[in-house]
Amino acid sequence: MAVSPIVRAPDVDELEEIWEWIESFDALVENGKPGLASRILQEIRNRALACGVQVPFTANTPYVNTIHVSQQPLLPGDQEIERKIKSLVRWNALAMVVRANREEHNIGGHISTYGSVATLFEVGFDHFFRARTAEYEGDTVYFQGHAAPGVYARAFVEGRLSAAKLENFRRELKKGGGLSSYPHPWLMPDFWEFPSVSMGLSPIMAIYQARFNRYLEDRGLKPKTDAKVWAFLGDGETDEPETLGAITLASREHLDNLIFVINCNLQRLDGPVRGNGSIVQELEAAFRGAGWNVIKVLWGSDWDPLFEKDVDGLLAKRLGEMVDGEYQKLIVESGAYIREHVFGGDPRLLKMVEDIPDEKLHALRQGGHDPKKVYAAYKAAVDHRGTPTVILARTIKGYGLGEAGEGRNVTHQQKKVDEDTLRHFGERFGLSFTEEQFAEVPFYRPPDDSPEIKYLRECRAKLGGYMPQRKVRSKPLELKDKSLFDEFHTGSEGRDVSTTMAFVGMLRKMLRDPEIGKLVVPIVPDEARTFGMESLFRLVGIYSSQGQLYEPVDMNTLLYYKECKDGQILEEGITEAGSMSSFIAAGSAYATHGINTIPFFIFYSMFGFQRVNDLIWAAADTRCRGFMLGGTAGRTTLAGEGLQHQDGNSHVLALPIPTLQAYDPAFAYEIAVIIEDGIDRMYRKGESIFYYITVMNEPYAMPPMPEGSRGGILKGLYRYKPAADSKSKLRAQLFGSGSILREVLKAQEILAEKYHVAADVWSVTSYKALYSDGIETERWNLLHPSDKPRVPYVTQCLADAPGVLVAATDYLKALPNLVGSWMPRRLASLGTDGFGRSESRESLRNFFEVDARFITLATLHELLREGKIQASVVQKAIKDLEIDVSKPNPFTS
Ligand SMILES: Cc1ncc(C[n+]2csc(CCOP(=O)(O)OP(=O)(O)O)c2C)c(N)n1
Ligand SMILES: [Mg+2]
Repeated sequence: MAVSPIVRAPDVDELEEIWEWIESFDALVENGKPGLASRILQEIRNRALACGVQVPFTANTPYVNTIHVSQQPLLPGDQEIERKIKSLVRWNALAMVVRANREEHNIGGHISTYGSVATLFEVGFDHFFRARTAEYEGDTVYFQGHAAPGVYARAFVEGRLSAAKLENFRRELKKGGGLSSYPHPWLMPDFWEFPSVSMGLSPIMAIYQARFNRYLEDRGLKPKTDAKVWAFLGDGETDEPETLGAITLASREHLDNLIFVINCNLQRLDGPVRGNGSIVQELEAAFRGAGWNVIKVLWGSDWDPLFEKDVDGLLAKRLGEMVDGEYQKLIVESGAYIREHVFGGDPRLLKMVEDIPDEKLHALRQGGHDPKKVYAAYKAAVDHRGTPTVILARTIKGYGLGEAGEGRNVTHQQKKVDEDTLRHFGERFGLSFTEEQFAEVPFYRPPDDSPEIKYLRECRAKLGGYMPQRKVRSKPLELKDKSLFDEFHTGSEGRDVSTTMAFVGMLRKMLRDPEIGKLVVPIVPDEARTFGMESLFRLVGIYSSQGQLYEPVDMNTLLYYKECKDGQILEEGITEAGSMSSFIAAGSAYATHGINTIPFFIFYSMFGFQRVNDLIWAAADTRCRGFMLGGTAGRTTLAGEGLQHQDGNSHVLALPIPTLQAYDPAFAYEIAVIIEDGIDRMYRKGESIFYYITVMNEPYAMPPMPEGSRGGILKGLYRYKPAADSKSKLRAQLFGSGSILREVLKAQEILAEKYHVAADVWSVTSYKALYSDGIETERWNLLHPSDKPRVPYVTQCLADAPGVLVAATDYLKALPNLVGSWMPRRLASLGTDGFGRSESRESLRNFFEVDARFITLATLHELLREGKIQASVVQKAIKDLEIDVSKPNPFTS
């Protein structure tokens, strides 16, 4: 039986029947059986589907507030005083941006965003956001980044920031310091906790933060609490893939400790977010579809009486018909326009507003500007259990700027306002300044004993203190057992192992360690088997808040896929962005939670920096600690994969991140030394740095650690294997890193045997470390012309090293070239610039001209340049080494 859905308008009989059904439904609700009413709807829907009746799908609810006025809790506190405080904050935020731009033309700053989000922040500050205290974990708040002026202005009114600091908004280098443009823990480490201004990063970081908080609880590392993670986002920001990309994780993990508040002012920078559609409805469908609790806060209390009259849903229907472009127009138009445009199409709608004069019609508030509606939404979100909540709050961009800015497309970048606008703003928010004061735009804070300040302080005292505030709470980690890594110093005794295998061995050792074992957080985006980490599944388990609800197919094998509630591995699935967000949560737990968790995030190296570098930058800003491991790294160590996988870039992309220590080790003992020292620097000495270590999957015998090499490994360079015949006339210094070091060692042999060139071989564990040391030394010399010049480490190492200099790397030639100017003589660099091919290691190394043959050739060529050998020797070498001079240029092919 296939029945087609109704497509025409129902006739009178049908209407009557529809009403009968609705009345029956109403009766159920009125008799106090809403649960049954809901169940019946569900059953009827199932029945319809079973009968083949098409039920139109919609993930949307009507364009009205989710919380009906009848279910709205009373807003506690003194509303009048809260309004005054909010007005003060609004004024100071405006003053801060306007004054900064008067002082320094074009210094920037945003007025309009905070204008729209003020009530959303202030209700949080007055009633919800709990600070971290010695007894309580506290809430984590990601503030909408470019609404920072409002957060500073509040801290000023609270008495936490001085007027001088506000005066120097965006002038951080002024005497006495200033304030950073946006939330940056790096710049204001006592204030901001999380950076949130690169759009889309704070939502994904917030999701994984909420998940990490649960992980810490489930693993017994912190007590269970009802602390929340709040993330305030712009509606335009939701277009970033990271914003919505992880929302299903939040519902799947039942993260009812997570609340998104989306400031739906319907505008982004250039214009409307969805001029021809509805961003609120679009987001509602996306979040409901993903299993979130969605609360729409669209209309302020002034609208309640209108909805009261809207018994047949005409008003709700009309409001749902308009697109955002039309809504934006209503803001800049008159009350008469609103009457005609919104209500004019139907006499019944016009009747609803006949008693409301035009000015009032224009002033009907949006839900996001009404503290009562916002409070109701926050309360419902905080009390909600089982899923995360998103609050979609309608606001006006540039609220309070009147004709100069409200709802205008240019409002986002407005930084200067004229005196009329200032006066309008002041009057609108009840601030009584004189004419001259308005012109001056002074910062204003009532005295400490004023009712406003007293009230504000009481509110915050009840909630545990001021926010935002960042504090390092962890104690230094003292490793008692100094021998943890010793076994990796002795080499593999001829056994072929890759550096990845060696690292996994160290990870296993650390996980078992009674001191640091529980603090280790392995993070992997679906590549554990690639890196040979499957043995860890069984050893420490994969974290799952659900435990394991099924019997894994490989249950009877030794290394089965074990998910458990207290599992330690964060197996994130295929999301490098999500994994990086977990890394940030774990790497900043020393401050957020006072717990020294040590994340080890291992990933397919090409999908790290290349893909999520902005999150890595955010990790640095967050003062993150921990280890990132680029697996299958290097352009030629990964056989067969081709240009999308083979990474010759990451060490170059790691350069700009100031706190990142980047290493390209060749041998197990190098990795052991780097990790051991890293743990000491980050977790005992408390340095806010983090590490990037590349590991490879090419197996070879790991040598024992040469005596005295520790310092050099850490500084980035040490002589690994001196030439056998140091008396030779022809001398060279060869530099290699990662698995290309072995090609260099082979070249050392060829050069000695066939060409009588005695070459020393150096392992360059970190070009970045050498570069950092070089620029630091040069800077010191520049500023201290009368002192004895300091010598860069790389120059010191090579002071007595004779001969030509040749470096080979599995990354771009730019990497060795970084340090060439500090070498005593010209440096010739071989590297892997270019796209590459799907090929074997051997062929790739020939293709990129970085194998032992090319290193030999480059060395001979340098000796030719120095006049130490004849061209014929080099020419013959090309032939003997079977080098094809007509081969394609790897850089351009
Ligand atoms: C990744 C990224 N791209 C661009 C910007 C520049 N930017 C700053 S604010 C903004 C518009 C924001 O619109 P919306 O998210 O709707 O916030 P609103 O100001 O409207 O509240 C843009 C494009 C940025 N900060 N981050
Ligand atoms: Mg917006």
